[in-house]
Amino acid sequence: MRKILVTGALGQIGSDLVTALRQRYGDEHVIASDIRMIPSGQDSEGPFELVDCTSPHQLHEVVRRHGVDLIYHLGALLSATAEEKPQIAWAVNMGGLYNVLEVARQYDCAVYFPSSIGAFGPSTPLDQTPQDTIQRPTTMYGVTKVSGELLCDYYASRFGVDARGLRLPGLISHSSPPGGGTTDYAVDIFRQALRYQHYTCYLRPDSRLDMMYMPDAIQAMIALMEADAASLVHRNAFNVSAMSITPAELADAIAKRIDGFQIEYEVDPVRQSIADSWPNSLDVSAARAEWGFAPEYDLAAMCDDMIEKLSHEITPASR
Ligand code: AKB
Repeated sequence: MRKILVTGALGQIGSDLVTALRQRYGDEHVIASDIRMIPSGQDSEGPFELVDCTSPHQLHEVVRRHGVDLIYHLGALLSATAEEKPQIAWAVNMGGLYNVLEVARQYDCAVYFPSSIGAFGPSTPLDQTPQDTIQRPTTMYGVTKVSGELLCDYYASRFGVDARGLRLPGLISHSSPPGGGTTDYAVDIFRQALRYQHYTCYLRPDSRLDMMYMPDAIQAMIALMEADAASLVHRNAFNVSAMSITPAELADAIAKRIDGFQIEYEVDPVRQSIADSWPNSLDVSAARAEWGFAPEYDLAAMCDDMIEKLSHEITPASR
């Protein structure tokens, strides 16, 4: 049975991934870790460790002590925060990944690395962006994602580290909020719609981007790491997406489900220019062919489930 370490486990992806991995492999086989402690009042079902990925010593210690053989490395800054703090983004995103790959090399661990649609740039073909194409991102986040893809490939070919990964689109989740991303609007909009029947969006109505519902993303991360290595031609940085949508299209879908919902737009130039530099839609055929990527949720199914789940915790504000 695998022994799995998840870094950045308290983040948007980490909290759902740890739950899914524990259901699959058992609580004691999944070590959640983060740079901060679990908030008081919240319990961990299995082991939790305080780990700063920029500290090689802390990573070595946890991997050795628990006999880890697979690391899902999620600790990183997202695009908008990375653009605000580019020096810290380089140190955390690249320094953290380098330390994880080094410890993986020494302790023979497999590694999952989340790349992103941010690994593409304005000179990349915008529609049905191919798996193998031009990658000249213009953001620090994108620079760390392309460099991360290359570093994973290097560790795989030079040292035999089984480093795999996905180029994730914006992820939509009801269980934990994102923080510091360009695609965060697609989560915030649901919470604001249920509470206030109103949302002010920081992207233009026509900003088309790839998105995926969190259950599909979690399923994809686990399926990729369980896939037979012999069937993987690319192994790393697979394009994945389940829908290509604009804020206006998402707002229409929500308005059909929440009476009186209205959206307005106050564009944030920084996040808009990041979004403008990313593709409209990805070609996911390599992921489908090589390890059976098959997301279940389209826009309608995702909206139905988000609203159903969030309506248990969010009640409309009294007017
Ligand atoms: C972000 O907006 O930074 C992330 C991403 C698409 O990588 N959600």
